[in-house]
This record gives sequence, C-alpha cells and structure tokens, in this order.
Amino acid sequence: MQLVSDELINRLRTINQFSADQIGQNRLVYSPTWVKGQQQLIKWGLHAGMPVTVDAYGTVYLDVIGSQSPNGIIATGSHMDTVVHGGQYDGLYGVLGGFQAISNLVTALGQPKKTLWLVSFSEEEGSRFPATFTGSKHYARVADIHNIRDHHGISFDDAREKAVSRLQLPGVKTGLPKLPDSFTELHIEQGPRLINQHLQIGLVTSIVGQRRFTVTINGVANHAGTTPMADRHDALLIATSLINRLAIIARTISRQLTFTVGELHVWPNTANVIPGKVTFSVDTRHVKKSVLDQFETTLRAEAQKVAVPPVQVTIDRWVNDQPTLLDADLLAQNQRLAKTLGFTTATFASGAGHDSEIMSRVTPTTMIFVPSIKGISHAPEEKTAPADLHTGVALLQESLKSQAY
Ligand code: HGY
Ligand code: MN
Ligand code: MN
Repeated sequence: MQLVSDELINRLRTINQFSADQIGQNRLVYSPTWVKGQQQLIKWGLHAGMPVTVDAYGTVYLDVIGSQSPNGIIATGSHMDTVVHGGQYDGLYGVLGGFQAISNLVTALGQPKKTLWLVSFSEEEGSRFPATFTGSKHYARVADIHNIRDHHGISFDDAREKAVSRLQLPGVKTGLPKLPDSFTELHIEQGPRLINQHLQIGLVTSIVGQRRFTVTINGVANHAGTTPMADRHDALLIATSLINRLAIIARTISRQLTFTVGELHVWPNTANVIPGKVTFSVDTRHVKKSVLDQFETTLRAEAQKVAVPPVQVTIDRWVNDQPTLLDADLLAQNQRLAKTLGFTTATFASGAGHDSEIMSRVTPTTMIFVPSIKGISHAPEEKTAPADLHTGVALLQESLKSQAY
C-alpha cells in the first residue's frame, strides 16, 4: 500500500512552525503554541470528515466509525505537548503518524469494521506543571489533577479551562470518550539502540518506572564578603555536594539506574549574596521498583544528614510511576507484521516514560519505536530520518489494519 509520505512531513513541519521563533519546540501544555497545535489537528480531522471530540483536559479524539462494530475501538496516538526547547518528533510523531496511518487505510480500504481512533493527549511531559500524563490519566479514569501551579503561579485549572475553550471549534463535540479495545503508540526511541544497531523498528516490552522529586535546601542568606567561611550555611554548596554524593551512590546501586538533576533554582541568585535557598529536581528511573525504592531511601537519608539546624531540607515527590509491562500479544503481532514487511526489529524496555504506561492499566497496549539520530531527544537536535518515519507509519498501519478491518 503506497504511503502518501509528504503529507506526514508537511504536517510535522506545519505544527512545529508554531513555536519556530524560539529555541527548539516549546508546545507546553495549554500554552498558545499548544492551542494552535491541537486546533490544527482538529481542522485536519474535520476536513477529513472525522468526528472530533475534545475532553475537559484538552485531549483531542478523531474518529473513523466502524461499519460492523462501531463500539469496538482500536486506538492509536501520543501527546501534543513538548518539554522546554524540545524536539520536533517526541509525541507529535505519534499523533501525526497515527493520523497518517488511519488516513492511508481509509483511502486504500474504505471504512473499517471496527472504529479507528486517533488520540492527541493534552499533556505527558510534566514540563510546565508538576504533574505528568495528566491527559492520559484523565482519559483512562486513573486520576484527575487539580491544585497545582506553574513557575509563574498560574493554576493548572485556570490554564486548562481557558485553553480547552479555544478548542471548541464549530463541529467539535465535548465529552470523555469510552476506552478502546487496544492502544498503540508510535514514538521515536529517544535513545541510541536502534540507530547504533542499524535497526528500523523497536518493539517495546516494558516502560521503566520513574520518580521525580523537588528537593529544597533552606540555608542562611548572608553577605558574600563579610561572612567568615566557617560561619556559613550556603544552600548552594550544600545542594551541590548532596547532588554529587547522590550521583555516585546511584552508580553503585545499579548501572541501569538513571539519575538526573535537570532543574536548579538559587535564591536570591545574586553574585554578592550567599545563597539562602536552593531547589533542585531529581528524575530517577529503573525497570525494577526495588531499585527505585532503594535509591529513594538513600536520597532521603543523605538529605537528612545535611539538615543540621539552621539548615532545613524538604523533599517533595511528585511523580511515582511504576515499571510497566506492555501487552505481549500485540508485540508479537507487530513482530510478525514487521517480519512480513521486511523490517529489522529489536525488542527492549523504554527508558522514557510514555502515555502508554497509563493506557496499559486499562487496555492492551503496545509501542512502536523508530530510530533517533545520535539517540538525541528532548533537545532541538532531535531528529529521525524521513525513511524511518515512514517505516513506523507503515508498521502501525498494518497493525491497525489487522485489528480493525
Ligand atoms: O521524560 C520522559 O521520559 C518522557 O519523554 N516524558
Ligand atoms: Mn513522548
Ligand atoms: Mn518526552
């Protein structure tokens, strides 16, 4: 079945242009660029004659109603939001690749027997508000997030209501659709395996567990020139030595345990003032819950060692996602289809978190990866070769076809 390949590349370019005047992609949930992205997807759906639904969190659902069992639903999709200064493919490729696969199938084979759904989740990254997977958690009826604010003090609910109201284009329905019979997420690998092994497709066995914390060190702000070194409670020096110790401990616990401090804020952040307060993020991941438990225990113990009055330390854990097994039958099906298509594959666990870990709690779920050049992601340099983009769509297409036609 001939892929109409330029459409996908052009659609990716169109939505990525919405944040073109900044460094990388900045489609933070409920931001103006995010609204434009979801609005553009809605317009493409309406133009293709697809019924469009938007839920209260801003997730967009495009339907192709099935002829024989409209209630049997086969879904695909990913997330519309990005990290700060992110890449052009993380999330968006799964949304637009899913749209392309469904469009190709309807063009070539007409109406499916089961309903096909494309889902563009509102938020996955946790890059604006301190919560992740808020779109898929709402859709999967796992949790509804409220009472959180971004760094500017804007409330999640205010931002959500304003942005979602902008998605109420003529012809768009509102509501929370039922759950599908299966969910498949097409995504870039965001790591080096496929590209280094010159393989075309990654089939995902499981998704690592991840935990995110905000650590706050309250020291004593004071004069940089008159305060003797021995009398200081410098929050930044305390934080940096704690971070270095945690990095060394993480390596000794497990070489597969990831430990990342991606965010660090200093108050008052002035050259001639001893920092009185520092907050920093900790993102840690592993395929085993026991290893994450061990690291968290150590993190808390090491933090308490430096909490000697007047120094105070607080730790806020705001992500605690468990390691997740994905559906083995759907993976095996995709392995067979990939072989038939002549695609080279590997199966492995995902080091990145995905909406699929939430969806796998409520329906059989699988993921299809395509290579990331140099394994880079969450950066403007994120890139996947067009041929690999199309290979992922081709396999997704065959997978949806085998389930819905
Ligand atoms: O952080 C992650 O693993 C994902 O990209 N949200
Ligand atoms: Mn993603
Ligand atoms: Mn991401």
